[in-house]
Amino acid sequence: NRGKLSFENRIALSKCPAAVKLFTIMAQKSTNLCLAADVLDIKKILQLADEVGPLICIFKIHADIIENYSDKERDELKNIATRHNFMIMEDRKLADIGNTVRMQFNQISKWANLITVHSIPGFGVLEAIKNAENFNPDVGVFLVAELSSENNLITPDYTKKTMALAEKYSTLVAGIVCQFPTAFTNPGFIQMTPGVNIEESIVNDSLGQQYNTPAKVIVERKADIAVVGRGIVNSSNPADIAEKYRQKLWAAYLSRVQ
Ligand code: 6AU
Repeated sequence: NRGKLSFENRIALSKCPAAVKLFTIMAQKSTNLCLAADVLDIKKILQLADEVGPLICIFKIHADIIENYSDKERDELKNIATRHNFMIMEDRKLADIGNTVRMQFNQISKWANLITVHSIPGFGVLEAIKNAENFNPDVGVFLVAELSSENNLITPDYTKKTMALAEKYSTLVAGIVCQFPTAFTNPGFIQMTPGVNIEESIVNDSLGQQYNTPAKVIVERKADIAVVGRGIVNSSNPADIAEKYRQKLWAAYLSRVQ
C-alpha cells in the first residue's frame, strides 16, 4: 500500500533522479504543497516564489502565459529555487509527435526541473525526451494519467496504458498527475493531484475545474503532492494562506502514513 509508506522510505524505490530529489525536499521541508503560480506578471511570479518558496516543494508555472519571461527572469527564478530549495515545474503538457517534443523539451529543460507530458502520442513522446540532445537526467517528467476537469475524455483504459508507459520509462518519469488512487500502485512514482481548495464550499469553477479538500486528496485519494493555484494566488496574503495549506496537507500525509 503506497499510501502508508513515508516519503523517506520511498526514495530507494524510485528509479528517477528527479523523484529522489523531490522526495528528499518534501521530507526535509515537511511540505507536500505545489503552488500553481498561474500569473501573467513576471514581477509577481518572482515575488510569489520568494515569499511562498520556503513552504513548497514545487513552484509550477505555465511559461506561455507569462508576459516578458526572458533569460534574466529565468535565471532569477532558478536562484530563488536554489535559495528556498524547491523544484521548478513547467506545466507544458507536451502532447505532440516525438520529433517536435524533443525540440520543445530541449528548450524547457534549460530552466525547469520537472515537465508535465501527455501520454496521448504514445511511446514516441518519452523515447524522444530520453534521447534528446543535451538530455539532462536530473530533469523529470510528470505523466498525465487523469484530469481534474468535468467530463474530460480520459478513460480507465487510457489511464492503464499511460501507466504501462510510465513503467517502461521509469528512469525518466518522476510521477503521475492523476485524481484517484486506483491510477497506479508503484510507490516509486509520486502522485500529484490538482483541484484542491481548503474551502469545502468551493467545489468547482465555471469552466469545469473540480475541487476537493486537502484531507480528501491526501488521505482518500492518496495524493503525495497537492497542486493549489487560485486558492493561494488570489489571496491578498499568499504566504499566510500557503502556510495554512501546507499545515493541513502535511497533517493529512502524517495521518495517512501512520
Ligand atoms: O487550483 P487552480 O484550479 O487554480 O489551478 C490548478 C492548476 C492549473 C492547471 O493547469 C493544473 O493545476 N492542472 C493539472 C496539472 C497540474 O497538470 C492537471 C489537471 O488535471 N488539472 C489541473 O488543474 O495550473
